[in-house]
Amino acid sequence: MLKKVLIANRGEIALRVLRACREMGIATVAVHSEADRDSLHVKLADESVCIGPAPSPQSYLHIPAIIAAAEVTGADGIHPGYGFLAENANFAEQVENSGFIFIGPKADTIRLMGDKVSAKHAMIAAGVPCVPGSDGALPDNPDEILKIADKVGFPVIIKASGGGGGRGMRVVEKKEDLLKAVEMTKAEAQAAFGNPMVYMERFLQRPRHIEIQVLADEHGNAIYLGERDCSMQRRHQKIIEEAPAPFITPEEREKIGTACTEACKRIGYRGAGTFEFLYENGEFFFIEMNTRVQVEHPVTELITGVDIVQEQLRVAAGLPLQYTQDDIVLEGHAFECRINAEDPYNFIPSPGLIESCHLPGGLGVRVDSHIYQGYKIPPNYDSLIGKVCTLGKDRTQAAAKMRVALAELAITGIKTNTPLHRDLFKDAGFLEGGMSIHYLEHWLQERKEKLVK
Ligand code: MV4
Repeated sequence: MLKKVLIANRGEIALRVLRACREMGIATVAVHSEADRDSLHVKLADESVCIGPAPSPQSYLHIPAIIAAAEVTGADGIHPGYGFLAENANFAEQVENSGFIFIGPKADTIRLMGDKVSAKHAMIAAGVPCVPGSDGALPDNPDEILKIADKVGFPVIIKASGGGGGRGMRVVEKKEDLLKAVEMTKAEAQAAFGNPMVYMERFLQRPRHIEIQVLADEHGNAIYLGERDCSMQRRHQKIIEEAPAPFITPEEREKIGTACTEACKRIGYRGAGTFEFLYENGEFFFIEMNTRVQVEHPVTELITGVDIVQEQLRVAAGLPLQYTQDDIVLEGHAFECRINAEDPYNFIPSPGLIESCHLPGGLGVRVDSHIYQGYKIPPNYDSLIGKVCTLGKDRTQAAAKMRVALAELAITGIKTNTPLHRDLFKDAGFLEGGMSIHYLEHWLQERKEKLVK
């Protein structure tokens, strides 16, 4: 087993990794910026190292400082969490070249999935269903581009191979606009990612966002832990996630889950991963793969009982997974509300001093948060300050538990999006389940219009 793990992250995920390590008897090293001296992950870790000033390029993204911190503390593994360096293949490579274990997939796998054209190629080869579109990158020849679009059918979406997560894409409704849109997306992709490569897909108009959680080890084993529905989002920021996804049948789940685990075996995947799909009219279409632990992993943990971070640590140490597919039984229904330090309706960040804070609890309630009374949220990072999750025997009970938990949650001194969550858990449309990725944005728009009247 690993003996000492350096956690190359901050906030709630640093605590999440720390707790997993501690349960397994692994010592922990926190790294932090000058702005995070008073953070809970620093207070709770066995050791801590300041790696630089507040701006993340000089601290949480500064690879030499993180590797130096691992060297001086004698850590043997580095857990990247999510965000920051978690999907940076060069970081994974440098970690391993410096003699440490990177708690994640091989650098080559991160690179393969980071490039969306190569990721899609790998998935098509592995038999994972993908959105119909161009066979790889678009050619330069305008006539060929037009021909591909005619075959795919309008509307189409042009996506940058170096993009992902909603960056570098453009929808094209009609033929006349296509070539201009391709040129613009290419220019933007070159500027943003240093890679002008773009590809084309049929644009799905009202899909749901459903993702499959997988775990794989270095002994050829791979399992899926069911799916999550992450359709409740605004501007590519998820705000509520749930597992399982409403109205997905056991047969659908097994079919898509098996396709994902077969793909894992084929590409030699290692650790925790997520296959992102768009789901429309009963069909799954792969869009991207995340090669890290995700913010929303707790809903999967709640319905499966599997500690995803502990499995990451086991796999990184070269051990086999503790579970086979037959061990994985989905039980109940889970929700996660992301609590952000921001205005609930205009989404302007609201950092500052937490004057008081009461976090909910009780049977079936899980709170992952690094905040405490007297903690000052720095303005330099993401606005996520915690996650409130509930597990019920079914979706209705999980929602009832969430209403109670949200009613109890009381944070003063800063604004949070808790009022938005309270409204949504009273919304009939959301409570029915199965909303598309556009539901929340339409709901917010309607709310605004009602306020004007
Ligand atoms: C799409 C799509 C419709 N059709 N691809 C946005 C994020 C990136 N991961 C892929 N995205 C989309 N790709 C096709 N062919 C619609 C989106 C999309 C979206 C996807 C998931 C979650 C939220 C979204 C919000 C807007 C657009």
